[in-house]
Amino acid sequence: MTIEMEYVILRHLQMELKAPFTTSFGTFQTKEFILVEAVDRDGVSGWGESVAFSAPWYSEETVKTNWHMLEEFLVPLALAEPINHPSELSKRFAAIRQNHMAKAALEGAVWDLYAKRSGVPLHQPLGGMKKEIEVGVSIGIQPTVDDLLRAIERYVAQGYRRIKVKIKPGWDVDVIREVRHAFPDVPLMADANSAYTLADRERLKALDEFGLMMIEQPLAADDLVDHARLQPLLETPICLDESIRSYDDARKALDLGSCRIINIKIGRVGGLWEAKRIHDLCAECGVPVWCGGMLEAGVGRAHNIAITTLENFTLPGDTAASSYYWERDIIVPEVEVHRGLIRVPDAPGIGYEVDRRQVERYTQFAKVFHRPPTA
Ligand code: OSB
Ligand code: MG
Repeated sequence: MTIEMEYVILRHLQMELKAPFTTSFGTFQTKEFILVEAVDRDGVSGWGESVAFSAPWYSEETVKTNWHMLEEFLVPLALAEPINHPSELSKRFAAIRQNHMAKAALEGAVWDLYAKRSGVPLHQPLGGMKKEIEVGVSIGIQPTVDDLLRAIERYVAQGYRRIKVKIKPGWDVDVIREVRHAFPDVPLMADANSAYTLADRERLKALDEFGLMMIEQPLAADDLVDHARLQPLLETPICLDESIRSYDDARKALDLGSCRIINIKIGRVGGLWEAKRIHDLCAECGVPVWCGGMLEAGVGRAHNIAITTLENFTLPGDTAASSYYWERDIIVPEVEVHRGLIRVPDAPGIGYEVDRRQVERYTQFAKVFHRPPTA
């Protein structure tokens, strides 16, 4: 089935989070992002969402660098000639180094279009079989430990399957001790977003006594070597997030022993196809994976749900309900979570309707790119 795109629309959206979200690298209150709509010659639309943030805190990409890469390089490449399968795009984009979130946003729109044209839900061509997926929540750094305990109580009561707590130096061992004391049995993990170095090994080792499922990205965002030194010192499995940007990074991390679990984010690794390749590699190596989050709106959430249906996504992901972050999401229905489970939609494509009225409401500016007459 050939995809013949007629035009691509890039929209710049801005949405307010319900509450500020704080990590070791900064606080989010407003989410700015690019929504990609790829429209074919019959007027069918596919949707993708860029997960790049306003500032280069998590990685070097930003909303503006993504817009630049999409406008100048990626959208023209995608429109230059018809596409036989969305996996071709990784090859077409290979001449452009990195910029994975920009690539993933456009590839995601083409995947949705491809699945809609094929009349199947997006998880099917990816090879996902699960009918429902397990999810947890990621809780940002709070003003006080009491605030954190109250938040955890609320999400445990809602049935979320695991609690992830953000940590940083000064908000770590003592906080986790109190959480463990209040919730002795809750599946718990901590995410440091690169806030430590090997010099903090004793501090990180002190977390071993709390039976965490894993500690996510303790060391530098671009590191595999120091993590490989740290992992044998800890009983707690290390999970890598920022450090895994490709299949080859995953292969090297597993070879070095830098981690025992991988957080897969579609945007960080450059798209659904690369995410699937990393999943398959980890499955072969007996390494569990889970789907991370980037405070996505509905379109990004829908893509996360589709990839999480693959069988080796055995640990609960960060794809919480739309209402966890948003007063009103841009999809209908919104993503709902019951007893920590999301029912995987089976309508064609991403399986949720994009609510154009809401998209309009949140859009600050947009630009349309037409295919060249020769394509
Ligand atoms: O490290 O997983 C992360 C949010 C922003 C940037 C990085 C991360 C996060 C989260 C929240 O932990 C994930 C989510 O709920 O979308
Ligand atoms: Mg993380």
